[in-house]
Amino acid sequence: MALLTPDDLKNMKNALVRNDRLIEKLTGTDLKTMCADIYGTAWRHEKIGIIPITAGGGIIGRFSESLLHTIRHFGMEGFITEKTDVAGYYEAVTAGADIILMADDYTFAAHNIRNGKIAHNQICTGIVYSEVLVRTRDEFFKGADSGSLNRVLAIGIGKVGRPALENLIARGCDVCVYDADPAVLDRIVEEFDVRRYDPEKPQSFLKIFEATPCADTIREEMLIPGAVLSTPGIPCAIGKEKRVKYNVTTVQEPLGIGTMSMLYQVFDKA
Ligand code: NAI
Ligand code: 2YC
Ligand code: MG
Repeated sequence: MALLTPDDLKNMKNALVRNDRLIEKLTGTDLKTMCADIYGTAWRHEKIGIIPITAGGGIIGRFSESLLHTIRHFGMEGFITEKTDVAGYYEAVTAGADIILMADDYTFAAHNIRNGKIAHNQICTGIVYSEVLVRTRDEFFKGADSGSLNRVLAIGIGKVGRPALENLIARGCDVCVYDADPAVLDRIVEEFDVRRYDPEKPQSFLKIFEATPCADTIREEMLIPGAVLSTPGIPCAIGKEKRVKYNVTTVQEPLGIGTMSMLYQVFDKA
């Protein structure tokens, strides 16, 4: 289980602002508007309680604070409970929280205690980052051949990558998949109408999704100049040199984007 570290979160405030602007430049809508549209829901000033959880590896420095910053950055009302775990849960509910955010080492969940909806971070992260690619406007890829606009390379088909793949297919994309684990790849091409990326017969893409815990997973031959890479993967899938050389636009942020996707999944229908 790839866990965040305090170091992963130290620049998240700037990353959140930068990536929100980038999403608007690519898709024409900012993150909140895009999330509301994905789930058909609306924010109605629900109060959000964040509960630090000591299970497993314990509290991760900056984790709760990063969630609170995300909520407040988007104008929402939230608080971090004084107490942790069950005592924190009791505190949040009695303080009037409508939505609970909490994470152990296995699941980061958003639970709306009013309507019963519950969201899973890895699923919602896969959905929102893949939607950025689906919703990137064709005119962003000035002069690219139209045949490439619907083709997406998806790398890392795990707990985040699989929901992303399902969303890309549901949205009509022509998806090529790659995963370092041959068993994963065999299962995926068996189950879905997708092609396996063959490093021996390289293909290049304008749209790439990546969700692996490895750095530098994007090979040069995968990139068409001007490509968009949408990657929740930590560490970043592409180094600065390749990013500059191929003029790659990269959407990558450690926690906030996925959290906004979770909250919009559990809000009430618009
Ligand atoms: P996972 O372990 O379920 O899936 C990772 C997949 O990538 C596996 O199928 C694995 O075989 C494959 N893989 C590993 N190294 C590879 C490589 N070098 N090339 C190609 N495939 C490779 O992990 P999960 O939960 O899907 O998370 C993936 C990444 O996303 C992790 O780095 C995690 O920290 C990050 N993450 C980021 C979030 C965010 O908001 N930015 C939220 C949730 C997860
Ligand atoms: O501080 C706390 O409350 C900790 N119990 C939080 C643990 C989060 C563990 N999960 C992760 O680091 C990753 C995140 C990217 C979100 C999903 N898994
Ligand atoms: Mg994120």
